[in-house]
Amino acid sequence: MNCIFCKIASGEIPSKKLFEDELLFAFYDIQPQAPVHFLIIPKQHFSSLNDISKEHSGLAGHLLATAAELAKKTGIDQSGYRVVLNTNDDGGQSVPHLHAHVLGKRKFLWPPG
Ligand code: DGP
Repeated sequence: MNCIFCKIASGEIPSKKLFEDELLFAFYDIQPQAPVHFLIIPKQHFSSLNDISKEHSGLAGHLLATAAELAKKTGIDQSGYRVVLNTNDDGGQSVPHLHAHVLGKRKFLWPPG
């Protein structure tokens, strides 16, 4: 499959890797929107959150637990951070491989723009 994030997860396209296990790959965003900005992706290809159903609850929970672990590792757990899953056009998704943004080390607005 010609998917840029599948290629990043496999190492075919280089990235600044933060974490990897059998299910997930985490790397720093190439266009950071905050002083700390990394992405967590499942190694398995899902186009978006719309592809996730309750049969994937284990993976989804593992992704959230990994976000918390990596927030601690990158030193943003206490100051605070935001986890974002942009989905399809209105959600602002530009890469069609499910990814969670983790952003920190600045104050974020609510409601989002
Ligand atoms: P989204 O707009 O939610 O689909 O986020 C996609 C993010 O992926 C965007 O913030 C930029 C980032 N990105 C796109 N291509 C690459 C790449 O080749 N390497 C890295 N590290 N990040 C990328």
